[in-house]
Amino acid sequence: MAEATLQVAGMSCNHCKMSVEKALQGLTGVSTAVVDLAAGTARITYDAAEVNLEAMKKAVTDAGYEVK
Ligand SMILES: [Cu+2]
Repeated sequence: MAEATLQVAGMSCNHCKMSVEKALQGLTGVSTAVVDLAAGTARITYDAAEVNLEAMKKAVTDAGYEVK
């Protein structure tokens, strides 16, 4: 499993946290996605053979948030 941390802008409450986690976990190959609301980060463990950073960034963007 590979690990990545994305900086996500625009998350302000627990709903945002869940939206971003759900968007990431909906991707094939993403094992876990944990948002730290205070830090504005999403920590992801994933299978690099199935998903890449670009797809994860797109999922976050499509959910309405900005990846820095
Ligand atoms: Cu919110």
